[in-house]
Amino acid sequence: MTTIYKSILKAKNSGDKLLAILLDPEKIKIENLALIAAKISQSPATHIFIGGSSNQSLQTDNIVSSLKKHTQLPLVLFPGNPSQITNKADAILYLSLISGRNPDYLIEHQVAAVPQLKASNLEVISTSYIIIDSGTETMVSKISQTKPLDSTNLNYIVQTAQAGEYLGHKLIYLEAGSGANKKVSENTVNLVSKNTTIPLLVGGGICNLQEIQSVYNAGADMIVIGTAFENNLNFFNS
Ligand code: 1GP
Repeated sequence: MTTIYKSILKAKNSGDKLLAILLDPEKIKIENLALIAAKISQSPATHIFIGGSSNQSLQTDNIVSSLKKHTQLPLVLFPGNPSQITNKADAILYLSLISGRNPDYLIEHQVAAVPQLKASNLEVISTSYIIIDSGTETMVSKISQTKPLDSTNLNYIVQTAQAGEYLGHKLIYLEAGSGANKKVSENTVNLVSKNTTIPLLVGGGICNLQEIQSVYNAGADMIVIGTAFENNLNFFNS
């Protein structure tokens, strides 16, 4: 089953821009899910990502099951750790944190997750996860104990993304960190998009509609919005 990845590729090839809304199970109350799903259905979202940085397996499971009742959009796990894997979702970004040098986040967690993935119907989408320095320490850097890439060293950022593509990953995700003060620059997005061929996701600190448009224009195929929607469910209508 590679339906979701195929649709992402198809969108990239036809220039259709994609939008994922990221929901953090830790911050969501089940009783609010119907409203959240209704707001998502009124937005341009094409995907819902589910993930956070804490160990909340039961919560993730409940949120995904409940969301399924309210939306037809693909539900994609974006796990901070293997405890967030639930077979109730449609797919999982199988992330390797290739900006960092911590073997746990490069391969160990991925190996540990295999039995659970094998026992599920999840579509597994291997993803190069690349954190770009946004000036403040991100939760991912803190938890993974890795340094982000220097945002001014564009050659190295591009080279890292190209390494991910050579490794056979299916997606590249440029991440500034949830709630970052500074998103990944348009220049960085543009260079990475021009020098790689797989779909490019960009997220972290994107907080208004103009920024979404400029990151698309720079070459992102999919944008991930978490905090801005979490803070204002009418974000896309404002
Ligand atoms: C975080 O890229 C996502 O992993 C979304 O970031 O919460 O800043 O939108 P925001």
